[in-house]
Amino acid sequence: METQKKLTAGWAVLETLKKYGVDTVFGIPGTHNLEFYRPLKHLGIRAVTSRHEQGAGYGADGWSLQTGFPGVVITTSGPGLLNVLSAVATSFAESRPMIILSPGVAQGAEFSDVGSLHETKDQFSAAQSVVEWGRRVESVEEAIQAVHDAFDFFATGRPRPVYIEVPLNILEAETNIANDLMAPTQPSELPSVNAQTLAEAAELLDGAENPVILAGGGSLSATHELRVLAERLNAPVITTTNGKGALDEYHRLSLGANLRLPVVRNIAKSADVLLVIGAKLGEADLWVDALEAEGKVIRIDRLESQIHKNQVAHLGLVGQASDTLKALLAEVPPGERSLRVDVPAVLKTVVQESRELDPKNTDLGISLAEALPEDVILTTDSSMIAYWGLLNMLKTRRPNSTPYMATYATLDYGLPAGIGAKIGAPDRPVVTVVGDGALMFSVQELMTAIEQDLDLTVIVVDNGGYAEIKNNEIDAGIAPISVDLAQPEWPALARAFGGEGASLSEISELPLAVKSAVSTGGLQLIHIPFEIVE
Ligand SMILES: Cc1ncc(C[n+]2csc(CCOP(=O)(O)OP(=O)(O)O)c2C)c(N)n1
Ligand SMILES: [Mg+2]
Repeated sequence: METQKKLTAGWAVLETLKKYGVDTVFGIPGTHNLEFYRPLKHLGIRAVTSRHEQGAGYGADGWSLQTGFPGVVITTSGPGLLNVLSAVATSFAESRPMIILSPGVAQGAEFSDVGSLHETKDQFSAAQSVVEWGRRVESVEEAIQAVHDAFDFFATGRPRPVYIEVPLNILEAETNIANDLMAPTQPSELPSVNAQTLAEAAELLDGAENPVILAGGGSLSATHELRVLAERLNAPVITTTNGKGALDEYHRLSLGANLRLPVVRNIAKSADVLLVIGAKLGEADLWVDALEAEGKVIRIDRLESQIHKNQVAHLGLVGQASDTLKALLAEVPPGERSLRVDVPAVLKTVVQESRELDPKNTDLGISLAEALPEDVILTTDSSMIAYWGLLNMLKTRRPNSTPYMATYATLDYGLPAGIGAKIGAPDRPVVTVVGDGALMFSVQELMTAIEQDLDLTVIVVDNGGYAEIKNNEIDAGIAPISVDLAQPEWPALARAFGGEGASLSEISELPLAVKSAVSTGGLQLIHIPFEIVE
């Protein structure tokens, strides 16, 4: 006999998520979303309360990158939902899975404009505008189905956020639900790779003189196959920032996540055969408008629509990266192939080019990279120390070790993503390195780190404000305005939240300060006044 129970839609959605393995959710409770919160303890789901919904969104992303599950965010209607939308847009731009759960106005009360609590002209359309799909469900069954559809979409499409809105009357009403309805479903089958195209791709790669592999975020589920193919072809591997660590960056074939620097971009551009795996090759990945590859380009992507995105491909292999690479490996024979790129020399030029762009942030990036523990998860922000320092200078052995958002390039990401990362990967050291401007966007999340009892080291690079924008203004002939910013007493601020803080007076103090912060644990803030960077 089929077992049934009486559940609210809020309960049914969370129970279904738990059955898929989601054991942590991020959000802020409110009058309208209580029925999403009611089941959490009973279901054994950890609720992480951020101090602003944006922090919940970035926290969910940081957690998702470590666990492989979609980040789940619970907001209340109106302001709660609207507050998270920049984080949702970030996940959309970076192709990362996320589920946003929000109550909506009760059925029949849509667009009533009567001054009800959290009334918003059209919150559904607002959310809909930044997600892959949004659904305002009309029954408990539809709410459960939306969760199943979300998981199917994450497994088969380009992972991006989805929005599930449950009207208040459905969220709160109890309905008889069959247990089976909430059981995880198998993802739909993806079409297998076209055999003819595959054979042509294998032949091209086999005959290449100077093959190069460019790996994006879509390659991260295929790191083993990527390494075996790179070694078989003796092909250097370049990644985007989202693909960073797809190949161990200490590997002899790794050119790191340095696609943005001319020396590396030119290697991709001039390859006679360039294999691009799961990368959109956008301006934010390249720092130029287009790659304009000169050789033959083979692209692997789950979606046909991505195959020629920003760069026409000679051959497009539509399918899962791991299956497609396995199939290629079966057709590219082993053999002696010489490596045409002097990887160590290129990596030296990377440092030179980075120094030409920004010597101080490059050198600080090198010092920080040396000081950080080898298996660190480093979360960063849209601060110069990230994109002109650490992302190029730090080497990582594993993917998803440098959560970042190259395309959306928002401020606020680093600290909450660090909190989510630590919750998702409690055994790895997590360090957040952000600018003073970035940290002020999310400073309240220091309290979340304390509350969640996390070991988290936060390093703030204080150059007195929005230095990148100040440079932009000067370059544009504008006398600096709104960019030189007052600073708090950073170590005291960390102490006020219940953490520990220290300010460096000489850069030589950096290695020990980082080491002891990480080994002491708890919330540790290290303030680096930029004037001490030589
Ligand atoms: C949400 C958001 N608002 C504004 C910007 C524009 N912006 C880009 S970088 C930047 C300055 C960031 O300051 P900080 O983190 O101190 O880094 P710095 O440039 O000083 O190294 C600003 C305001 C942005 N990227 N995101
Ligand atoms: Mg700054």
